[in-house]
Amino acid sequence: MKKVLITGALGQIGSELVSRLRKDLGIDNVIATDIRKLDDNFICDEGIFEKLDVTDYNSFLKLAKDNKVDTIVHLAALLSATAEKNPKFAWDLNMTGLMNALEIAKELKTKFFAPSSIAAYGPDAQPDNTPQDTVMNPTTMYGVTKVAGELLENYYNRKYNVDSRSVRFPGLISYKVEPGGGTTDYAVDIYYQALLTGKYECYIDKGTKMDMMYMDDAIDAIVKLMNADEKRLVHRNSFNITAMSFAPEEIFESIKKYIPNFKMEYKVDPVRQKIAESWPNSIDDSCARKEWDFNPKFDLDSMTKEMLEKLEQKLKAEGKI
Ligand code: VAH
Repeated sequence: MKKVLITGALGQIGSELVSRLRKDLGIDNVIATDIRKLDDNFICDEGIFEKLDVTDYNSFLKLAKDNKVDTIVHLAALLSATAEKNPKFAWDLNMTGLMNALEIAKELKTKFFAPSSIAAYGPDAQPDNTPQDTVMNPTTMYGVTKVAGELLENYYNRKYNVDSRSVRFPGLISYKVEPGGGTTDYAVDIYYQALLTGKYECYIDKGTKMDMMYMDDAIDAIVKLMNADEKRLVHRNSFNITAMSFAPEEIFESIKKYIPNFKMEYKVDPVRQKIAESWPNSIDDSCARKEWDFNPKFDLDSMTKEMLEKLEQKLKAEGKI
């Protein structure tokens, strides 16, 4: 990766990947794009930023061609809970955007990354230590777009030799930009509420385990996979990766080690609970560890320590605590 165009640059992953790649590659070698442009935002203000609707093929192609990028990182997509509210729009955006991005990667002979998710699995997959290669029957529109996306990325690799690579992300936890419209977002919200109000009303039920990862490990994984020796890759789209698996009561107990009076109760959201129950409890990521040395650094307690420290600084700077 020398010069990268990133879509969805203002999102939870995009905002952190743009910062990392501007440091790694140089500020003029990252073309950050998003459908919106925000005032007083470090992504829009501190480097190259362009508004882009990923469903507009010609504008997307022109931006990639004019900037002579050698890599496309396509992050623009709707997440699980939002997609369930408007499944037709979710299919149109997620799949048209992905097809456009792959067509441009083919045309300009760029490397390609787009994330998949543990949402690509369905309730008939082995729930614990879910294998890399198994039945993929997701019951959400988001999951359908992720499985379709994996198949499309492998198709473009086999038929057009596009160097496409991707990972099945677990829930991602970060403090810089809040996630939008996900099912795992509770694991971010809980840290905010622990600091802002000292209590949390959890919409995912007790005992509901899901794979999770701290954002620093997710960003490291993208960079490591994109720089990995192509000859080592047996799998391409899409590698299972995870750092931990926990249920709400476990993250609650981890936070209480630092905020002893923190309280939590449950107010289960049936839609997001049903989505969460259709996903694995834990996935097997041995292929990623073997084929490109994936190795996350944060576990639940070290993530909690980091999240509370960094979030407290952020909320104080914003005058919220
Ligand atoms: C979501 N955060 O909740 C995303 C992710 C594994 C979940 O894909 O939709």
